[in-house]
Amino acid sequence: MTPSTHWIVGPGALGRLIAHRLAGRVPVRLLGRHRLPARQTLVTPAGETLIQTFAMTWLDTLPRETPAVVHLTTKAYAAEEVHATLAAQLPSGVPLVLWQNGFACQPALTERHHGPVLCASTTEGAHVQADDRVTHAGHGHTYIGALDGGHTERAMTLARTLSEAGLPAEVVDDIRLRLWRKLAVNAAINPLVARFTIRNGQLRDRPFRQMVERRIIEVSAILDAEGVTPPGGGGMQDWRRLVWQVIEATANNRASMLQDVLAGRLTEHEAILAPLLAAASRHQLPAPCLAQHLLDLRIRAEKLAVPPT
Ligand code: KPL
Repeated sequence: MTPSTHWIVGPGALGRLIAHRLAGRVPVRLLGRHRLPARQTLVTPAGETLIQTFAMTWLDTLPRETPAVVHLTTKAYAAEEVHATLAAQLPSGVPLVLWQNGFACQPALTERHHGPVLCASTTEGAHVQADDRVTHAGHGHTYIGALDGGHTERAMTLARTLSEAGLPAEVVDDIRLRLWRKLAVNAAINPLVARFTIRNGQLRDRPFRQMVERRIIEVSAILDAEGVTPPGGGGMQDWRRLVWQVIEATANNRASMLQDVLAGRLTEHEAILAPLLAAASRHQLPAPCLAQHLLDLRIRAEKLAVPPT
């Protein structure tokens, strides 16, 4: 029998959003490290509630079925470890879709996974309200592609399935560029809002406006040296336009990094800031603001790792 089940590994906000949307069209199984209720609610952007019951599995004992595709929707910092647990039990050849922010696990897992690997870069906005409840805060768009440019048909099938399920998706042949653009926006916004505990829209006010501008200067110089162009193809002005557009469009939101800080979780600083700073050092470019954020977030992460006495 041809495998048909979509495994969604990492049932956080994005994972559960994808599960709710795909269910009814394809068989779906949620897999995670923590026990969650099988009966799950999604609050849609229109305020409606959608209640569905999912097959739930814990990662240490995978079911015997072979999935049609594995969507890895963990936080970026957990992706490689969770993949290692999966890979030890999965037959080779199962397609993997990486939904992580930043640009850290994507090249490593594209290399390591025994099967086709697609990357997804999405602007769908979702947050967890409870163990059994996720809010789809705002509609977005998803780009799908392979880092090595292959697997186009597989990507097209997936993009069609997601689009028909209400998550508009498009196949691109430059997913690396799309991932770096999202990383650039995240680097200019997320560490600042997490540091000052503010909503994205407050970045438009003094003194934050100037702080955003300084980060855009650092990010655009690094990406320019890396050959990563903003939409519009120009230089710093186009990066400025992109970052301020996102700030306007998400003015009411608490960015993911701020949500992580407020919830006492690790942040995705290694996936977002570390690749930028590695590129800065390759090109001998100064990036003091970004470097300070990375240092502060690493110190915070170390403190989180030490259990309180
Ligand atoms: O993607 C985001 C996030 O919250 O991580 C936005 C809203 C664009 C802020 O960087």
